[in-house]
Amino acid sequence: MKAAIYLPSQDKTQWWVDMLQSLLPEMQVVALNPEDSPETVDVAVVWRPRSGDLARFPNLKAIVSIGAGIDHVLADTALPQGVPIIRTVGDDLTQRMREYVALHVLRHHRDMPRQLRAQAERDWHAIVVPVAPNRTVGVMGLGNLGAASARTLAGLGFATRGWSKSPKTIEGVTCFSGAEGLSAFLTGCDIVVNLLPLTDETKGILNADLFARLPKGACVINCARGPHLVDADLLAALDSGQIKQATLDVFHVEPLPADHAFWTHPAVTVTPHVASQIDAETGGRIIAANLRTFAETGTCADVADAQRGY
Ligand code: NDP
Ligand code: OXD
Repeated sequence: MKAAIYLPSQDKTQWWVDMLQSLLPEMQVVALNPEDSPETVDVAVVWRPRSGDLARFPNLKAIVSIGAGIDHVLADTALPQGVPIIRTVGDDLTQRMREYVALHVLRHHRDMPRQLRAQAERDWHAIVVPVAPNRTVGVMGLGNLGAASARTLAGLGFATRGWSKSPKTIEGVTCFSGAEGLSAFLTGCDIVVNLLPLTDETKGILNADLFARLPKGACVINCARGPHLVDADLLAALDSGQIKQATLDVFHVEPLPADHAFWTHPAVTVTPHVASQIDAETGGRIIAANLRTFAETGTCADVADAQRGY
């Protein structure tokens, strides 16, 4: 089997090629080059492929997303149809997301931004916050990452809610589902964490209407995809005080353009898409195991459902 890798950042490609080749000596791993005997490539391993690139490989048996989300693959307007898309998920990646979510929820819960402002003014200002059971945190999306993050928050003592498409039961988490469950989920949520996949249904879901259904002064954490958020609606909600603080890891355009208002907004924390970053070592191990299973059986557990979009 021949696997070809494409990453937008060219300088990392060879690193990934070497890593995967060392883990898969029985396969041939190369940098994706549409000019180079396209009919010999069996699998494309990609992050944000350019539209049209994948269509040039007539014998593709699988596309591997170097990431949990497959939206960046489905965005290819010329995507070959019917080719299985394998996503990259695993314990280390889930652990990283749990850490990120816990860090930023606790930061908002204990009002660290205000505490740091007080420190800058040498102000010995003791901020009184409720205990975690009196703080309601809602996680949107209860898949691999959302369910693990909700369990982590429940373990910290937060009154934890979750929202998904189909009904779920998670110990310690009050679960809501479907469009009809969204209002009840949002009402009373002090902190909302977005871990939904980006689909036609979820695009723009973090908007003025959703913010208005939260209690005044709620906090928002978006660690899923930039287009979930209507940037202008968040800026307006921050200015009006409806939303007190936001932590944003993902953006419409990445890297976030230097002139974007989020960079300097006093109530926004920007992180550079690192909530659960895939490095070549962790990602390589997961992808190699998936490719080996796929080569042996023609499928693997992490094949996504391209029709539903995640
Ligand atoms: P999964 O596919 O495992 O789970 C998705 C969850 O979202 C499911 O619970 C699903 O419900 C729910 N969902 C989907 N559509 C809707 C909808 N219309 N209404 C309500 N709920 C919905 O995803 P993961 O947990 O693996 O990842 C989530 C996203 O996180 C990824 O798609 C990616 O965009 C982002 N991500 C970000 C990273 C970062 O570093 N910032 C790293 C990794 C991922 P149901 O269970 O009923 O199907
Ligand atoms: C992912 C990501 O989808 O890193 O895994 O965003």
